[in-house]
Amino acid sequence: MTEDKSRRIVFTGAAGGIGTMTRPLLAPLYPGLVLSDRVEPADMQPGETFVRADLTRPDEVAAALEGAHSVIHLGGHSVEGSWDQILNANIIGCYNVFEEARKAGVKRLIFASSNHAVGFYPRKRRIGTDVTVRPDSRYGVSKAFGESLGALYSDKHGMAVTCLRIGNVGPRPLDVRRLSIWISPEDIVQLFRIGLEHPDIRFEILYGVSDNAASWWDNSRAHKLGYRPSGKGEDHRAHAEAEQVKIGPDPVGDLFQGGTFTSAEFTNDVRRAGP
Ligand code: 15L
Repeated sequence: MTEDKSRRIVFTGAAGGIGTMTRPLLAPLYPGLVLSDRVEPADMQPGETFVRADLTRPDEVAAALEGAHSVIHLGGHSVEGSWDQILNANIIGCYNVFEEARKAGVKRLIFASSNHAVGFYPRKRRIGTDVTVRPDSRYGVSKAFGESLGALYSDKHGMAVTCLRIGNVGPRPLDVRRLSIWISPEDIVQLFRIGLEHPDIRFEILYGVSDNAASWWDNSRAHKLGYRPSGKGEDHRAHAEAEQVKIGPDPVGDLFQGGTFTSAEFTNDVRRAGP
């Protein structure tokens, strides 16, 4: 992975949770990172610049992406929300990012998809990245939409698109479900680097997950592209189990990979859901 490090990389959603955790790791690797969000991040790193943009405004997105070679698109609504919130931030906003990126001649785009695009798969099933989507929320639908946009812009315009179905990023797994889907900030930065630099990328869906013994996902494609995660969820099992006791049972959410995103607003019979 040896491409020109001086090319312009724009990071949307830079002030959010994942942006805040990863930017200190990215700054030395990619000097001159251009950050974008609705608010300026409090902790600007040396060499970073900021361009304010509301993703629902194509003109502001275009200004942020001007001259960009690559985009890390993490911006948008990061959990379930009303249809209005999801429509604006994650459907219209995501379209604006892909379309303005195309117009700006962007070569590579990393899209922050989510495990919630496939959240209705049962926990007892191991899935790859080629399964039919089974979104567990309006949020999950918006992530499946973003993956579809990625396929379109890759096939039609030759953009090298990497969709990361991210589990949960943090210093350690927060509960028992996260023992399966947790990813460390260092490991997600490895996946960003693959998306930004690997010569074979055309359109990829990869799971954003560390080396977790309890994982539900076959991430062999990521490994083939050189991903070598160092985080191990099992190292934090005692902490996750102690936290789980405080949360208590969720008769629907505990069956499915998406957890509480599946049980919220659920009116089905569990035997009919998530085949
Ligand atoms: C996500 O996609 C969310 O962005 C994050 O806040 C967590 O809820 C995560 O999924 C999860 O499933 O734990």
